Amino acid sequence: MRFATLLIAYCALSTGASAGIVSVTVVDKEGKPVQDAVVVVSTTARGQPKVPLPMAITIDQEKMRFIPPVSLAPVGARVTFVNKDPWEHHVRGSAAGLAQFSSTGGFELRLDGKPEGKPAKTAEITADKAGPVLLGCHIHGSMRGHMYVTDSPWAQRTTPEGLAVFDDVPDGPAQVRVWQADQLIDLPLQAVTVGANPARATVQLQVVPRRRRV
Ligand SMILES: [Cu+2]
Repeated sequence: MRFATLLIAYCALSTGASAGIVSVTVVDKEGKPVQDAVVVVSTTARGQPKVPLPMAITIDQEKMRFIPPVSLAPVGARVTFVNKDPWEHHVRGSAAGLAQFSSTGGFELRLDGKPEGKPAKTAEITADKAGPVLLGCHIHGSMRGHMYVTDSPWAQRTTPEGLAVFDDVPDGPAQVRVWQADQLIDLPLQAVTVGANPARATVQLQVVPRRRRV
C-alpha cells in the first residue's frame, strides 16, 4: 500500500504531468553556436529542478586565468576562490555589463601565492545579489572571468553546441533570459509556454564573442 502510494507519487513527478522541456539555443551575430552563455528560465509556478544548482562553488586562479571562465551560482551560494599560482592575485568582483558604470558594490580578495608543497590559499564570498559579476585582478590586467548569480533555480551554461536544455520546468508561461559576457546590452526576454510539447527558443546575440585564450 505504502509502496503503491510512493509509486504513484513518483510517476506524477516523472511522467512530466506538470513539468516540461525548455530547450534554448544561443547563437552569435553570425549564427554560430555560443558556448558559456547563461540561460535562465523564470516562472511564477512553484517547483524546483530535480537537480538543484550547487550552493557552494569554486573558482580557481591558475596560470593567470579564472577557471571556469564563466561560473554559475545561485543567490546565497558560497563561492571559494583558490589561488593555485605561486604568485599573489588580488581578485576583484564588480557588477558586469552596463551596471558596472553605476555600481559601487563588489568585493576584493587578496590571495597570496601557493607555497610549493603547501595547500593553495583560499578566500570566500557569498553570492548575495542576482546578476552578472565581472572578475578581474588588480595585479594582472589580462585576467578576466565572470560569475553569473541567478535567482531562478533553472539556470545553465550553454554547451559547445550553444544548447541549454531544461527538462523539468513547471507547465505554464515562462520567460527565457540569456546573458553572455560580451553582450553588454541586455537582450529582450523571450516568452515560452511550457507544456506537453517541448518549448524551443533561439536567442541571437548582437555580437560575436571574443575568442578565449587557450
Ligand atoms: Cu592576479
